[in-house]
Amino acid sequence: MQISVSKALLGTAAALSFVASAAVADDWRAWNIHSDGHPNTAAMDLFAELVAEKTGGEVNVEVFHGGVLGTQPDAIEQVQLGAIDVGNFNLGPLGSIVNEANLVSLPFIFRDVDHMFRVLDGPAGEQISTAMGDADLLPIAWFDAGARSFYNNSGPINTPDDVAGMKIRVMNNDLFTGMVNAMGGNGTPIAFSEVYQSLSTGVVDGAENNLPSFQSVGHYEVAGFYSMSEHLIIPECVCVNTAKFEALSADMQAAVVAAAEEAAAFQRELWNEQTQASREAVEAAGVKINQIADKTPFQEAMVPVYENYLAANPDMAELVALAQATE
Ligand code: BDP
Repeated sequence: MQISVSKALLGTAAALSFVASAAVADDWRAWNIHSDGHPNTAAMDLFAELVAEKTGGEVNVEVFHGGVLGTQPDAIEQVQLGAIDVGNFNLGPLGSIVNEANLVSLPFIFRDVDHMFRVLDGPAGEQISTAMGDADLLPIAWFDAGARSFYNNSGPINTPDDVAGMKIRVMNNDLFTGMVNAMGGNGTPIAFSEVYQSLSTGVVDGAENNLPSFQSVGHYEVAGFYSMSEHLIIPECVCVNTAKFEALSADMQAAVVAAAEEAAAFQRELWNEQTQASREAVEAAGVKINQIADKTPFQEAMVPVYENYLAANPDMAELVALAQATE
Protein backbone atom coordinates (compact mmCIF):
# COMPACT_ATOMS: atom_id res chain seq x y z
CA MET A 1 0.00 0.00 0.00
CA GLN A 2 2.68 2.40 1.07
CA ILE A 3 4.72 1.50 -1.96
CA SER A 4 1.93 2.23 -4.37
CA VAL A 5 1.19 5.59 -2.69
CA SER A 6 4.79 6.73 -2.99
CA LYS A 7 4.89 5.42 -6.54
CA ALA A 8 1.81 7.41 -7.34
CA LEU A 9 3.34 10.47 -5.72
CA LEU A 10 6.55 10.03 -7.63
CA GLY A 11 4.57 9.71 -10.81
CA THR A 12 2.69 12.90 -10.05
CA ALA A 13 5.88 14.73 -9.14
CA ALA A 14 7.52 13.62 -12.37
CA ALA A 15 4.49 14.68 -14.38
CA LEU A 16 4.40 18.04 -12.60
CA SER A 17 8.07 18.72 -13.12
CA PHE A 18 7.64 17.82 -16.79
CA VAL A 19 4.75 20.28 -17.08
CA ALA A 20 6.70 22.92 -15.16
CA SER A 21 9.79 22.65 -17.30
CA ALA A 22 7.75 22.43 -20.49
CA ALA A 23 5.97 25.63 -19.47
CA VAL A 24 9.17 27.62 -18.96
CA ALA A 25 11.37 26.09 -21.67
CA ASP A 26 12.00 28.91 -24.04
CA ASP A 27 13.51 29.05 -27.53
CA TRP A 28 15.08 32.40 -28.31
CA ARG A 29 16.12 33.68 -31.71
CA ALA A 30 19.16 35.95 -31.62
CA TRP A 31 20.19 38.54 -34.21
CA ASN A 32 23.81 39.26 -35.04
CA ILE A 33 24.96 41.37 -37.99
CA HIS A 34 28.48 39.93 -38.15
CA SER A 35 29.78 36.81 -39.85
CA ASP A 36 32.47 34.26 -38.98
CA GLY A 37 35.79 35.69 -37.88
CA HIS A 38 34.30 38.75 -36.13
CA PRO A 39 34.69 38.84 -32.31
CA ASN A 40 30.96 39.43 -31.79
CA THR A 41 30.08 36.28 -33.71
CA ALA A 42 32.29 34.20 -31.44
CA ALA A 43 30.90 35.99 -28.38
CA MET A 44 27.27 35.45 -29.42
CA ASP A 45 27.98 31.75 -30.02
CA LEU A 46 29.50 31.55 -26.55
CA PHE A 47 26.46 33.37 -25.11
CA ALA A 48 24.14 30.74 -26.63
CA GLU A 49 26.30 27.91 -25.31
CA LEU A 50 26.45 29.40 -21.81
CA VAL A 51 22.71 30.10 -21.68
CA ALA A 52 21.96 26.46 -22.46
CA GLU A 53 24.48 25.31 -19.84
CA LYS A 54 23.51 27.74 -17.07
CA THR A 55 19.73 27.38 -17.51
CA GLY A 56 19.97 23.59 -17.79
CA GLY A 57 18.38 23.85 -21.23
CA GLU A 58 15.34 25.84 -20.07
CA VAL A 59 16.37 28.68 -22.36
CA ASN A 60 17.83 27.86 -25.77
CA VAL A 61 19.31 30.57 -27.92
CA GLU A 62 19.74 30.10 -31.64
CA VAL A 63 21.95 32.80 -33.12
CA PHE A 64 21.36 33.95 -36.69
CA HIS A 65 24.58 35.53 -37.92
CA GLY A 66 25.32 37.79 -40.88
CA GLY A 67 22.19 39.93 -40.45
CA VAL A 68 20.01 37.27 -42.10
CA LEU A 69 17.08 38.23 -39.87
CA GLY A 70 17.12 41.78 -41.25
CA THR A 71 18.90 45.12 -41.12
CA GLN A 72 19.88 46.52 -37.75
CA PRO A 73 17.10 49.15 -37.50
CA ASP A 74 14.54 46.45 -38.41
CA ALA A 75 15.99 43.95 -35.96
CA ILE A 76 15.88 46.52 -33.14
CA GLU A 77 12.18 46.97 -33.82
CA GLN A 78 11.66 43.20 -33.98
CA VAL A 79 13.20 42.76 -30.53
CA GLN A 80 10.95 45.53 -29.20
CA LEU A 81 7.97 43.65 -30.60
CA GLY A 82 9.24 40.29 -29.33
CA ALA A 83 9.43 38.77 -32.83
CA ILE A 84 13.19 38.39 -32.30
CA ASP A 85 14.14 37.72 -28.68
CA VAL A 86 17.66 39.04 -28.35
CA GLY A 87 20.22 40.96 -30.40
CA ASN A 88 23.76 42.30 -30.32
CA PHE A 89 23.06 45.91 -31.18
CA ASN A 90 25.25 48.91 -31.66
CA LEU A 91 23.79 51.81 -29.68
CA GLY A 92 24.16 54.10 -32.72
CA PRO A 93 21.05 53.01 -34.61
CA LEU A 94 19.28 52.47 -31.29
CA GLY A 95 19.62 56.13 -30.33
CA SER A 96 16.84 57.26 -32.58
CA ILE A 97 14.48 54.96 -30.63
CA VAL A 98 15.69 55.49 -27.06
CA ASN A 99 16.60 59.10 -26.45
CA GLU A 100 18.93 58.43 -23.50
CA ALA A 101 20.92 55.91 -25.56
CA ASN A 102 21.87 58.72 -27.93
CA LEU A 103 24.33 60.01 -25.35
CA VAL A 104 26.95 57.56 -26.64
CA SER A 105 26.44 58.69 -30.25
CA LEU A 106 27.62 62.23 -29.63
CA PRO A 107 30.97 62.61 -31.43
CA PHE A 108 33.97 62.79 -29.07
CA ILE A 109 31.79 62.47 -25.95
CA PHE A 110 34.21 59.88 -24.53
CA ARG A 111 37.95 60.33 -24.09
CA ASP A 112 38.62 56.65 -24.79
CA VAL A 113 37.04 53.20 -24.46
CA ASP A 114 37.81 52.97 -20.73
CA HIS A 115 36.08 56.29 -20.13
CA MET A 116 33.07 55.01 -22.08
CA PHE A 117 32.83 51.91 -19.86
CA ARG A 118 33.21 54.01 -16.70
CA VAL A 119 30.28 56.16 -17.83
CA LEU A 120 28.22 53.06 -18.64
CA ASP A 121 29.03 51.54 -15.25
CA GLY A 122 27.97 54.73 -13.44
CA PRO A 123 24.70 56.67 -12.97
CA ALA A 124 24.53 57.75 -16.64
CA GLY A 125 24.69 54.09 -17.70
CA GLU A 126 21.97 53.29 -15.20
CA GLN A 127 19.66 55.88 -16.77
CA ILE A 128 20.40 54.58 -20.26
CA SER A 129 19.74 50.96 -19.22
CA THR A 130 16.46 51.87 -17.54
CA ALA A 131 15.25 53.78 -20.59
CA MET A 132 16.24 50.91 -22.88
CA GLY A 133 14.47 48.38 -20.67
CA ASP A 134 11.35 50.56 -20.71
CA ALA A 135 11.55 50.52 -24.52
CA ASP A 136 11.61 46.68 -24.54
CA LEU A 137 15.33 46.54 -25.29
CA LEU A 138 16.80 45.44 -21.98
CA PRO A 139 20.62 45.52 -22.03
CA ILE A 140 22.07 42.57 -20.11
CA ALA A 141 25.73 43.10 -21.08
CA TRP A 142 27.93 45.57 -22.93
CA PHE A 143 30.33 44.76 -25.75
CA ASP A 144 33.32 46.83 -26.84
CA ALA A 145 33.16 48.31 -30.34
CA GLY A 146 36.35 50.37 -30.13
CA ALA A 147 36.48 53.71 -31.91
CA ARG A 148 35.18 54.53 -35.38
CA SER A 149 37.36 56.34 -37.91
CA PHE A 150 36.92 57.56 -41.48
CA TYR A 151 38.06 55.62 -44.54
CA ASN A 152 37.93 56.46 -48.21
CA ASN A 153 39.71 55.97 -51.46
CA SER A 154 41.12 59.36 -52.41
CA GLY A 155 43.68 60.15 -49.72
CA PRO A 156 44.30 60.53 -46.00
CA ILE A 157 42.01 62.68 -43.87
CA ASN A 158 43.88 64.96 -41.49
CA THR A 159 41.48 67.86 -40.98
CA PRO A 160 37.71 68.35 -41.19
CA ASP A 161 38.35 70.14 -44.49
CA ASP A 162 39.50 66.84 -45.95
CA VAL A 163 35.98 65.49 -45.29
CA ALA A 164 34.37 68.49 -47.01
CA GLY A 165 32.74 67.57 -50.30
CA MET A 166 32.79 63.84 -49.58
CA LYS A 167 29.73 61.64 -49.40
CA ILE A 168 30.27 59.47 -46.33
CA ARG A 169 28.15 56.50 -45.35
CA VAL A 170 26.98 56.58 -41.73
CA MET A 171 24.77 54.39 -39.56
CA ASN A 172 21.13 55.31 -39.25
CA ASN A 173 21.02 58.26 -36.82
CA ASP A 174 20.59 62.01 -37.45
CA LEU A 175 23.53 62.72 -35.18
CA PHE A 176 25.84 60.96 -37.65
CA THR A 177 24.57 62.76 -40.73
CA GLY A 178 24.85 66.00 -38.73
CA MET A 179 28.41 65.11 -37.76
CA VAL A 180 29.58 64.64 -41.37
CA ASN A 181 27.59 67.63 -42.61
CA ALA A 182 29.21 69.84 -39.96
CA MET A 183 32.55 69.11 -41.65
CA GLY A 184 31.13 70.11 -45.01
CA GLY A 185 30.60 66.53 -46.15
CA ASN A 186 27.40 64.72 -46.99
CA GLY A 187 26.45 62.10 -44.38
CA THR A 188 24.39 59.32 -45.96
CA PRO A 189 22.72 56.49 -44.01
CA ILE A 190 23.03 53.16 -45.83
CA ALA A 191 22.50 49.61 -44.49
CA PHE A 192 25.73 47.93 -43.40
CA SER A 193 25.27 45.11 -45.92
CA GLU A 194 25.27 47.61 -48.79
CA VAL A 195 28.34 49.61 -47.87
CA TYR A 196 30.85 47.46 -49.77
CA GLN A 197 28.99 47.87 -53.02
CA SER A 198 28.35 51.57 -52.38
CA LEU A 199 32.07 52.14 -51.88
CA SER A 200 33.11 50.07 -54.88
CA THR A 201 30.65 51.73 -57.26
CA GLY A 202 31.31 55.25 -55.97
CA VAL A 203 27.79 55.75 -54.59
CA VAL A 204 29.70 57.02 -51.55
CA ASP A 205 33.28 58.31 -51.29
CA GLY A 206 33.91 56.90 -47.87
CA ALA A 207 32.52 55.44 -44.66
CA GLU A 208 33.51 55.13 -41.02
CA ASN A 209 33.89 52.14 -38.76
CA ASN A 210 36.21 50.38 -36.34
CA LEU A 211 39.12 48.30 -37.63
CA PRO A 212 37.60 44.81 -37.05
CA SER A 213 34.47 45.68 -39.07
CA PHE A 214 36.50 47.55 -41.72
CA GLN A 215 38.41 44.33 -42.25
CA SER A 216 35.81 41.61 -41.69
CA VAL A 217 33.42 42.82 -44.39
CA GLY A 218 36.19 43.67 -46.83
CA HIS A 219 35.73 47.44 -46.95
CA TYR A 220 39.54 47.76 -46.96
CA GLU A 221 39.51 46.23 -50.45
CA VAL A 222 37.61 49.23 -51.77
CA ALA A 223 38.88 52.02 -49.46
CA GLY A 224 42.65 52.26 -49.21
CA PHE A 225 42.99 55.11 -46.70
CA TYR A 226 42.02 54.71 -43.05
CA SER A 227 42.45 57.90 -40.98
CA MET A 228 42.44 57.55 -37.18
CA SER A 229 39.85 60.23 -36.40
CA GLU A 230 38.30 58.05 -33.65
CA HIS A 231 35.32 60.39 -33.63
CA LEU A 232 32.79 57.92 -32.21
CA ILE A 233 33.23 55.45 -29.35
CA ILE A 234 29.92 53.62 -29.23
CA PRO A 235 29.28 50.55 -27.08
CA GLU A 236 27.12 47.62 -28.12
CA CYS A 237 24.61 45.70 -26.05
CA VAL A 238 23.25 42.25 -25.73
CA CYS A 239 19.62 43.37 -25.59
CA VAL A 240 16.67 41.14 -24.72
CA ASN A 241 12.98 41.82 -25.18
CA THR A 242 12.08 43.02 -21.69
CA ALA A 243 8.85 41.01 -21.33
CA LYS A 244 10.60 37.81 -22.44
CA PHE A 245 13.27 38.36 -19.82
CA GLU A 246 10.83 39.25 -17.07
CA ALA A 247 8.77 36.14 -17.77
CA LEU A 248 11.73 34.04 -16.57
CA SER A 249 12.09 32.99 -12.93
CA ALA A 250 14.66 34.95 -10.90
CA ASP A 251 17.08 32.00 -11.16
CA MET A 252 16.77 31.81 -14.91
CA GLN A 253 17.18 35.58 -15.25
CA ALA A 254 20.38 35.39 -13.21
CA ALA A 255 21.63 32.52 -15.39
CA VAL A 256 20.97 34.45 -18.62
CA VAL A 257 22.66 37.59 -17.27
CA ALA A 258 25.66 35.56 -16.09
CA ALA A 259 25.94 34.01 -19.57
CA ALA A 260 25.83 37.45 -21.20
CA GLU A 261 28.42 38.88 -18.81
CA GLU A 262 30.78 35.98 -19.41
CA ALA A 263 30.32 36.31 -23.16
CA ALA A 264 30.99 40.07 -22.88
CA ALA A 265 34.23 39.52 -20.94
CA PHE A 266 35.33 37.14 -23.69
CA GLN A 267 34.24 39.62 -26.40
CA ARG A 268 36.24 42.48 -24.87
CA GLU A 269 39.39 40.35 -24.78
CA LEU A 270 38.89 39.16 -28.35
CA TRP A 271 38.13 42.73 -29.41
CA ASN A 272 41.53 44.01 -28.37
CA GLU A 273 43.33 41.15 -30.09
CA GLN A 274 41.23 41.52 -33.24
CA THR A 275 41.76 45.29 -33.46
CA GLN A 276 45.51 44.72 -33.60
CA ALA A 277 45.20 41.75 -35.97
CA SER A 278 42.86 43.68 -38.31
CA ARG A 279 45.22 46.62 -38.36
CA GLU A 280 48.11 44.38 -39.38
CA ALA A 281 46.01 42.52 -41.96
CA VAL A 282 44.72 45.63 -43.74
CA GLU A 283 48.17 47.23 -43.73
CA ALA A 284 49.61 44.05 -45.22
CA ALA A 285 46.93 44.33 -47.91
CA GLY A 286 48.18 47.82 -48.76
CA VAL A 287 45.87 50.11 -46.74
CA LYS A 288 47.53 53.33 -45.56
CA ILE A 289 46.60 54.07 -41.95
CA ASN A 290 47.38 57.59 -40.78
CA GLN A 291 47.36 59.05 -37.27
CA ILE A 292 45.81 62.50 -37.00
CA ALA A 293 48.27 64.78 -35.25
CA ASP A 294 45.64 67.19 -33.92
CA LYS A 295 42.01 66.17 -33.48
CA THR A 296 40.98 69.54 -31.99
CA PRO A 297 39.65 70.93 -35.31
CA PHE A 298 37.34 67.89 -35.59
CA GLN A 299 36.12 68.44 -32.04
CA GLU A 300 35.59 72.15 -32.69
CA ALA A 301 33.58 71.33 -35.80
CA MET A 302 31.18 69.40 -33.53
CA VAL A 303 30.14 72.46 -31.49
CA PRO A 304 27.06 73.17 -33.67
CA VAL A 305 26.18 69.44 -33.61
CA TYR A 306 26.01 69.57 -29.80
CA GLU A 307 24.19 72.92 -29.85
CA ASN A 308 21.53 71.73 -32.26
CA TYR A 309 21.14 68.44 -30.45
CA LEU A 310 20.74 70.02 -27.02
CA ALA A 311 18.38 72.68 -28.36
CA ALA A 312 16.15 69.90 -29.73
CA ASN A 313 16.69 67.62 -26.69
CA PRO A 314 17.06 69.85 -23.62
CA ASP A 315 16.37 66.83 -21.39
CA MET A 316 19.70 65.37 -22.45
CA ALA A 317 21.82 68.22 -21.06
CA GLU A 318 22.08 66.56 -17.67
CA LEU A 319 23.26 63.21 -19.08
CA VAL A 320 25.78 64.94 -21.31
CA ALA A 321 27.15 66.87 -18.33
CA LEU A 322 27.25 63.68 -16.28
CA ALA A 323 29.28 61.86 -18.94
CA GLN A 324 31.67 64.78 -19.38
CA ALA A 325 32.18 65.06 -15.62
CA THR A 326 32.95 61.34 -15.26
CA GLU A 327 36.68 60.93 -14.55
C1 BDP B 1 29.77 47.72 -36.82
C2 BDP B 1 28.77 47.38 -35.74
C3 BDP B 1 27.44 47.01 -36.37
C4 BDP B 1 26.98 48.09 -37.29
C5 BDP B 1 28.06 48.43 -38.30
C6 BDP B 1 27.63 49.55 -39.22
O1 BDP B 1 29.25 46.31 -34.96
O2 BDP B 1 26.49 46.79 -35.36
O3 BDP B 1 25.83 47.73 -37.96
O4 BDP B 1 29.26 48.75 -37.64
O5 BDP B 1 28.45 50.42 -39.51
O6 BDP B 1 30.98 48.14 -36.23
O7 BDP B 1 26.47 49.55 -39.66
